[in-house]
Amino acid sequence: MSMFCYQCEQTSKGTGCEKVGVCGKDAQTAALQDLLVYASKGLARYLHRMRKLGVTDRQADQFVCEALFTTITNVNFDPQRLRTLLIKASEINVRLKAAYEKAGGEALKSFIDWDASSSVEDLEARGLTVSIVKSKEKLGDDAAGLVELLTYGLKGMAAYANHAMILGQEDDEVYAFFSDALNFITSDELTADSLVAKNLECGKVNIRVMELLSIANTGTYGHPVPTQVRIEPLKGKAILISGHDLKDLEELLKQTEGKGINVYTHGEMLPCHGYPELKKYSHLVGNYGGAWQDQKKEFDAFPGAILMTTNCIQKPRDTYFDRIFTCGLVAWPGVKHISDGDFSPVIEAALAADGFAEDGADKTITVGFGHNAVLGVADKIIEAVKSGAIKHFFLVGGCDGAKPGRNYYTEFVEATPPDTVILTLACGKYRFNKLELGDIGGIPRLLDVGQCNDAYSAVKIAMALAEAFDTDVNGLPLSMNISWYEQKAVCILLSLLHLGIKGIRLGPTLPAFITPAVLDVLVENFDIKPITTAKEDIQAILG
Ligand code: SF4
Ligand code: SF3
Repeated sequence: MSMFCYQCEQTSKGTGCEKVGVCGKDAQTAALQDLLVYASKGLARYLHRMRKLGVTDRQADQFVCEALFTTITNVNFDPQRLRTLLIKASEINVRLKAAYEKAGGEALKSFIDWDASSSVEDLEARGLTVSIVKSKEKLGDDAAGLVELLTYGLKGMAAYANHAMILGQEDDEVYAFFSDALNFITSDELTADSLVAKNLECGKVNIRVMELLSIANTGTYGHPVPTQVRIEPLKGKAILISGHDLKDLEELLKQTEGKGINVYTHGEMLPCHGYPELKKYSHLVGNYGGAWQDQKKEFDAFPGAILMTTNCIQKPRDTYFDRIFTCGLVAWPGVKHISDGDFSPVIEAALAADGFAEDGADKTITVGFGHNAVLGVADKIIEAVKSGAIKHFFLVGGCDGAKPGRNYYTEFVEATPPDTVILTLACGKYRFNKLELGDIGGIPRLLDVGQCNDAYSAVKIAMALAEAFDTDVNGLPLSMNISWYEQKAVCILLSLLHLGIKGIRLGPTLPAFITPAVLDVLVENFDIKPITTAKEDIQAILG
């Protein structure tokens, strides 16, 4: 076994990637990512103890989030970039150690024993000593799985915290929890109960992080409003922007203004069309393609430049290697990385490419049903429920992925009765967001709440409906059918469990790191169910 990773849904054979990742992550990158997670724990040990002594280090807190986000599936595949982060971790470690000791902290053995002289190979060898295999040997599969559940929850939460931080929203309590939880994982006295409790606490803190991100996005770009988005190209030069980072999109729109280039959203950037301060740019012309797993074919066919702001990047084909760019924490070896916010190379590549030769058909879909828009018509929705026009709500959302079994989500939505409403979010929506589902008395049957980053909106909508009907979320005619792929879905699941939401359907397959014993606990306490077939599940839900 040259590596072991089971953090995402497409893990090899449903058990773990052992030679090379199904995602394209090689053994060296895997070892470096494991070491970066270990480094985060090492920094957290100081940060956690420093806080108790009244000392904080905001830059180190931010770095821990960046480090964790970097190790999310389909973010960073570049050993050199990972080395840079590991060296930065070692420098921060020196600073934290000094600050901790100056504040009177007791002697603490540092986890980080490498420095700027360490090569990628040195670091890779060090990474192999801290792999999940070691954790499984030490703790057993059940506890190791719960540690990974927490670690992946923290990775997902780190992504949200990083996005919020970029737009100026931070909360020291959140950073304190990152240090607390990462430090907790390094303790020698982990029990199943304490691990379950810490996982639920992660879910609780994640709600605060998602709230921060919501405040960051809506405070900067306004509340999304229902907006029709063109899904066919327009004649002319073109840039495609993918990922989740709104600020990168804004910067790109500013820098391309007046340059005769049309900007298209891809994947999780689709909901950006609903934000007033982004949709005001007339050259943000539409959405192109589907979810991340179709990118090779779609980027190949896209006659312009492509910018990846966050996950999910796949190994680029030679046909578009020269016209794809990364920024932020995303990296692929050899792909040009924009680190200074100057997108001129992207613009030049777009101008050098052919662009679209002609306009496509006039086809649109509608986005922009965040909590503000949906709750703005709450009276209408409540009335429709009371009159029986709306019988049930489904939240069908989460990640998309490559497995054929994910057609289930298309079939599920197709099979929902016409007197039901579907709330959706994240890239899993591409399985059904081009279906004609109609409306109920003017309320569209499919309401696109936004990105996976907007899960807070869905929670707010559910809570407001519960309040209006004087019940809790479990008492609503609402069923959740969540598709997962990477670790942001893990922290959202932990948040839903923290809120006490029961009966969630999870698919297309259950996480490999959830052992049968842990699954029993989840089923017993939260009634989590694996998906079956679309027909059977709808029947089970609606009776
Ligand atoms: Fe395998 Fe997923 Fe890990 Fe990639 S991220 S190595 S596909 S488990
Ligand atoms: Fe999708 Fe990668 Fe998870 Fe943001 S873009 S939801 S998988």
